[in-house]
Amino acid sequence: MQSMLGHRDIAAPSVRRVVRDTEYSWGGNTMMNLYSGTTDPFSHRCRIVLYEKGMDFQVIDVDMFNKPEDIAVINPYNRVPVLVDRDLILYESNIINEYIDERFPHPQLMPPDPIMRARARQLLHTMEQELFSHIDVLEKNQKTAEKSRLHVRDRLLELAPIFTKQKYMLGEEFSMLDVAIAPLLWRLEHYAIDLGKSAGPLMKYAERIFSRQGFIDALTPSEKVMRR
Ligand SMILES: N[C@@H](CCC(=O)N[C@@H](CS)C(=O)NCC(=O)O)C(=O)O
Repeated sequence: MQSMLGHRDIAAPSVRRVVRDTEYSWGGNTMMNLYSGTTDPFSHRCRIVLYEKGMDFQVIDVDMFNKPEDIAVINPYNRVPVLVDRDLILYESNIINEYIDERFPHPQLMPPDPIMRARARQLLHTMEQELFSHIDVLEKNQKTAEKSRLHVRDRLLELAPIFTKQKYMLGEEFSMLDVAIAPLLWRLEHYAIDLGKSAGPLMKYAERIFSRQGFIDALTPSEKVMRR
């Protein structure tokens, strides 16, 4: 199948740093800084894009169980992820990811064509509504968690047959859609979502994403132990 996403050119990174015992310095340097929850699926998305791009950046680990008050200073919604790039402060994982994708175009993760790009954005929106709107309930294992598990399971099973025909969500090339769904696929066991045998093609697709170097590098130690 013809590539929709164009040429990919993976440059070797020179600087990548993860700040763990955090000394927070808001935008104090010229590198992109991502304030990222060590177990947060939304932050996970942004880490994947940063590592796929292979440029210089700094990931600042935020402990979700002991969140510093300063996050509220840079994000009025007091959530991670937050990206600080000199004077620019961004929140919302998909907005951050589109910015990184435009700032560092190789490999391009959003389709180059405006119609395909609009479709991709529409699909990203649907993914938020149908899948990621349940993350909070699943993370906190709230009373309605079982209902959320079943809803997410059913939506994912609807997707499964696509992957008998294509490698990735938009066709043959890895894209922003794959980035967006990957943290959920990684956490299925962690959230006690059992897809059963009919999810074979979907799980093969998931393994294809999990074996990418960018995906592996983006995992935090806490995420590595989420899957056996
Ligand atoms: N729609 C947002 C969701 C971000 C979000 O919900 N982050 C959660 C972590 S899962 C958070 O920081 N919650 C605040 C808290 O737990 O104190 C995005 O895509 O970035």
